[in-house]
Amino acid sequence: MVSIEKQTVVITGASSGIGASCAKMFAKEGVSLILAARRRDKLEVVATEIKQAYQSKVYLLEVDVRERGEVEKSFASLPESWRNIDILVNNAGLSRGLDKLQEGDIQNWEEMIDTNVKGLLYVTRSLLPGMVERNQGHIINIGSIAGHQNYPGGNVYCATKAAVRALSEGLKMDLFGTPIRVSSVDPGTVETNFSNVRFRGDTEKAKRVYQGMNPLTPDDIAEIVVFCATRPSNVNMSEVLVLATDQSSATMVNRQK
Ligand code: NDP
Ligand code: 8X3
Repeated sequence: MVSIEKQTVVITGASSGIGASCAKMFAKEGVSLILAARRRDKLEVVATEIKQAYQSKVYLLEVDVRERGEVEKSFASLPESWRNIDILVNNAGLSRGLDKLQEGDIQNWEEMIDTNVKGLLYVTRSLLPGMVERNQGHIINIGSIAGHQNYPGGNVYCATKAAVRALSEGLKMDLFGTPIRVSSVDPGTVETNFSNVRFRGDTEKAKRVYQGMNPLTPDDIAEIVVFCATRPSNVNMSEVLVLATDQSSATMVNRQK
């Protein structure tokens, strides 16, 4: 394990779930953290916990990754001492609905594409030139099993995660010959607020996603993200597909009745 102490790490979607767990796990490694999301109050809760436990330096960015101008301005106006980003975790993302495409809500499609694909691109475009200039950096994209396998009703969400996978591959080619690494961490079912967001607060429906199975936890994923970030410089964890033991594919989940 290589030390990343004192490095600066940006995590998008750090107000909840996998992103919030990543923030805590990275804080343990002694990094400075830039935590980004739309809900400042939730970011503040994560930041307070981290500062108390690890005395970490934390900078909060209230930003909607779908808004290109907002993303550019947020990163361009970082104080000088926060500008040299070493690690970017592109985690902000969401699903909306689980409808057949022929019945799909187009607004849901826009939201998923704008967040999961365009948002990731805007953030990466803002931070990658600095990494290239400094000849140092690591981008870790949170993909999904949904980028490898479709499932009924997953249509547009799966397409966005397939796009994330393609972007990780493409980025590795564009960075060929540089020491900058690109990793894709692609989880299966993780119990977070994800399903609540997908089903717009229908908690009963959301609970059923995890019922009778033992899902992954956000900490399971955060540990893997930090593992990727702490490999020696000759090692790039290119793609990690991580599933709950109870999950064999996007559609095969072992549930106890
Ligand atoms: P959560 O709903 O718990 O967290 C999603 C995070 O994304 C929140 O912090 C949210 O913050 C942020 N976010 C959403 N939209 C935006 C936006 N427009 N601008 C900025 N931040 C935004 O879900 P997860 O932790 O599960 O999801 C994290 C990532 O993991 C997503 O990319 C998801 O697709 C992926 N994933 C999840 C799996 C699962 O089973 N849970 C499995 C595989 C991948 P805020 O609302 O404050 O803006
Ligand atoms: C989240 C996991 O299977 O609900 O990406 O798409 S899944």
